[in-house]
Amino acid sequence: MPFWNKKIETLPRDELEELQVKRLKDTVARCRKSRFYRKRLKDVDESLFTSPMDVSIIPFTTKDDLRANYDFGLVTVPKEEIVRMHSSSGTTGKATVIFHTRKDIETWSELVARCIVMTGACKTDVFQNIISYGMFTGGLGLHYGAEKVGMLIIPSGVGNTKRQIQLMKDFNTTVFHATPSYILYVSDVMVHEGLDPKEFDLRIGFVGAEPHSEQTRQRIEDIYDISVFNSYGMSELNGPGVAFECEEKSGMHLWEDSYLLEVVDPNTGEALAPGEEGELVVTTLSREAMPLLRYRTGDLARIIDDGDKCSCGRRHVRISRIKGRCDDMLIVKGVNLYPSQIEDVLMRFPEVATNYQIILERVSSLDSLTVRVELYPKMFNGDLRKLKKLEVDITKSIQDEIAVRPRIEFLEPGSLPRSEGKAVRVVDTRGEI
Ligand code: DLL
Repeated sequence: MPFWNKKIETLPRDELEELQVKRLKDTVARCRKSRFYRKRLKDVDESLFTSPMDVSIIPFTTKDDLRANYDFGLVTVPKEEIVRMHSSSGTTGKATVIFHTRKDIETWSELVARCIVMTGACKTDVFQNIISYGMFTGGLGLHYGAEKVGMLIIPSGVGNTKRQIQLMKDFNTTVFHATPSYILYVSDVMVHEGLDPKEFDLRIGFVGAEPHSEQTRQRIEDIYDISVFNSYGMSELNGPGVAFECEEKSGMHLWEDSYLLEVVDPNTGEALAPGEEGELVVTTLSREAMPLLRYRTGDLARIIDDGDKCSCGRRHVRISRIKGRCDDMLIVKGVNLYPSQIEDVLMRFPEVATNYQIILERVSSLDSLTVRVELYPKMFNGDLRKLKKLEVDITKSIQDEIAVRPRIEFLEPGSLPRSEGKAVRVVDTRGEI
């Protein structure tokens, strides 16, 4: 089993918690240097902390707090110590900006290096980073980690799909990093160009930045004949490198020496028992420029509660696949559902191609749910009985999963819009007049 930092990755729980308490105290003390936290922490005495969960006496920090304190309101260091700024990819409201010192970049790169090595990728791999560089953290985050590991990096960024494929071929790429929706699109283009995705030298893929189902992971693994690993992070917590799957693929290890995790009820903020699904709340433990205390991520997941016994030997807690953001929840005919539930069903059908869209409309004052599904070309050979049967099967499976009956619309591949970054899966016109 390869490790980047075996000592810290396998630290026994009591030592890990001891380290967390120490770092939590340091972080709270550091936070007092920021305009925002100075006021917030008036009634907190961190010297009394004896357990990591003592964090719960501190108020939550929200995205709105970050927006209200734009630009430097949460920064704890003089401006000249800041070496990098990133921004969250949110499309609504004011951008949230994050700052890093040189040491922050170093710590982040170390965390990403652990993730990369944990999947079996190594120095001799050729790594194509097929994700946006710039203010988005996906590109530079993985880049710095991969450079630490010593991989040959092709910083190809996103887009220009034919060129991506050419680079993969010419330079024998063995590992890629991409959003799951974009790497599926790349495989469509390969097939369109008469190429077999299995015949490249690829062996490992890192996918993340958007919700995707287990079925989608398997789809990518089958199409490329590679091993695919889920990667979770967000700009406010550095970016990628917060949690990542190891070779066991039974949840993502969240690096607890740098992130203190709580799972709370998204409505009440109350702590949930281990194993219950709720909103992830994270405190950074090793950030200098802009530490965050009890940050409400808005992401829904659960802790995998099997006594932190991952057979890879790492003791850092594992979280489940992210179901979606709390605000991704759709209420259709009074039923709560997440787009990822529909994706999970669709990807079980081998006839279904790589793209789909969920349309919500109001028809005669009632909610109507349509799932537009691209099928592989072989399904359009005039056999209408086969298409009808598939429609019935998909409708029933989705209804069984979400308790709402959808209307299914079949489309040829390439009909639906493609995004090179995070996929936009839902079109909801119900609020429009
Ligand atoms: O998406 C950081 C990242 C880049 C992660 C590359 C992984 C790979 P933001 O743009 O700030 O940062 O978006 C963060 O994306 O709160 C989740 O809702 C979602 N997200 C990220 N990773 C996953 C994942 C980057 N593996 C937001 N599964 C987060 C599901 C994910 N959702």
